[in-house]
Amino acid sequence: MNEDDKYLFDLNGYLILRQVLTPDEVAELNAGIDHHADGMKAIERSLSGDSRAMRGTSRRKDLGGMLAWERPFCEPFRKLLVHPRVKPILEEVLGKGYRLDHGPGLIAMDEGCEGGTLHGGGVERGDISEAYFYKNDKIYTGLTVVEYLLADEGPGDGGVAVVPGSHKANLACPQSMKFWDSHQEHVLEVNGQAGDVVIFTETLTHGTLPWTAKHQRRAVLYKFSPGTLSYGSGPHEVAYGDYIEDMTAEERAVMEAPHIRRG
Ligand SMILES: O=C(O)CCC(=O)C(=O)O
Repeated sequence: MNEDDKYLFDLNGYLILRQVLTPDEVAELNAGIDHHADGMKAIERSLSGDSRAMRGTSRRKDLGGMLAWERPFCEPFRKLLVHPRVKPILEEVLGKGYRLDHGPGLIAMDEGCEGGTLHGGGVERGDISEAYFYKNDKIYTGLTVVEYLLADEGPGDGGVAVVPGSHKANLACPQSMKFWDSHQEHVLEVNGQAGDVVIFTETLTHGTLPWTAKHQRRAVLYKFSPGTLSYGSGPHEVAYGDYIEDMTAEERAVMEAPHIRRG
């Protein structure tokens, strides 16, 4: 992680890395999703709540379990646990020995899909597993999201959105802003192309804008924690099971339960 990226991550709470995946890699990941498309389910609970601006005509579809898929479909998803462009950044902000907390999970949205209300924000994240602070020349953050875009998210399409700098907010985000019903000019729609990666601290206020593009939105989210912390109930969901036995040693290390190991 170079000094500019470190500055920008601390300043804004997120980073965008361009062209991390080649078009072939994106196609391989999408092929795995297409092959398992029967498992893609519209979520039961609306994510737009009482928002007016985030309403839509359909709900987001989710799909998980990629790391346990049969070969070759699991392989490109496993590689993303330790991608050479992403790993050094996670080691900087989470520390060596960072671990997969939960995920990966696909977010798929079709044209007209509702948004998801903004959540997070410095003051609203009281627990150490979601904290963000800077001390002794070092970034400390809890749960951190790595979002691989598998479809373009262009201007006005909707999709992932953030409030830059809000990971350090001292006051709660107004409810109408979380609903995107007010102060829209302070909510940044993050744009990128398939193969780009968005990394953000979960402490940042973020959410999903309604999807307006003709093509299906696809983003795969990996949620990582420092090696000693757990946010989800779940190291056991990801850490045990036959499927990790044939991972590479580097991939398997990311699956371990939290403990005081250091890479
Ligand atoms: O739509 C997105 O990418 C944001 C997802 C989100 O809000 C979350 O994972 O907490």
